[in-house]
Amino acid sequence: MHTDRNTLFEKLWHNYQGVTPSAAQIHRILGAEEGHTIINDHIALRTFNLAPVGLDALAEHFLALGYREGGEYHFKGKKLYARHYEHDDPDAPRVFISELLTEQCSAALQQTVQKLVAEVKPEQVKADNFLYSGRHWDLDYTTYLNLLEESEYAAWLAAWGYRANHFTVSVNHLQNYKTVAEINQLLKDNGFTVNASGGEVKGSPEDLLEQSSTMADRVPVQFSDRTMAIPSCFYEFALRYPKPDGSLYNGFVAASADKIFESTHAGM
Ligand code: OOG
Ligand code: NI
Repeated sequence: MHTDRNTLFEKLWHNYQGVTPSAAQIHRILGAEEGHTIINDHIALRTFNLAPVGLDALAEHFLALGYREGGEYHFKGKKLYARHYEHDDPDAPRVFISELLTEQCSAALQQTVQKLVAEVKPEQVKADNFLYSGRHWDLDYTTYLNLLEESEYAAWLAAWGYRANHFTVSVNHLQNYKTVAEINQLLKDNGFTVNASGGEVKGSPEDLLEQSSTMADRVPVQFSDRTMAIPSCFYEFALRYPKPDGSLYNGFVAASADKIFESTHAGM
């Protein structure tokens, strides 16, 4: 059971850092400064709310590893619903899974997305490698741009498919950095762009969670008709505060998450 979980997160990390060179660099910088393993606070996954790839189908992989359902979150403007999953093992990263509420989108978007999802077989979703299996459908660049006009989330997911959208460093586990602001300074000193949407530090001690993130790297994607560089994945940093009972807050903060989603928006 334990080995399975570590293997899953290792494979997710390997796949993620392959398209997120900045995360690999920052991880190296932090690891060298800290001199110990970097602990992940959480990872995040994205999907469409259509069978066979809905949020629950992704969550199955984590429930099978002993995770349980945590809080749920609503993002009205972005037409997203999300849930988090947590584990008794304090070293197990939390998992944040969101899904696009496609029925709230335009008929054109629904038609496009239904065609993409129709390419995915239920057996593939159940397979051990699904969560880092990437795209299961053909996508041309014009279709990507059309999705992008209506929903950046839909366009990102159509282009990248199934993979960790980000990993998140647990600032609580760092020794040389005590605040998210200090991490942001390190990022900027090393030439990385911090997501400034809603402020560079999202959340407050009162929210029991402070977060920041890089802006996603831009890396080439092979569309069916051409190769274009588009935003891939980003790296996040989270500092959790204790609840009145002394245990660390395990949830997420919808107002902050709403801005973190924007880390995959095109910078220019
Ligand atoms: C998830 C954004 C929310 C957080 O930590 O609040 C999030 C995403 O971009 O898919 O990860
Ligand atoms: Ni996150």
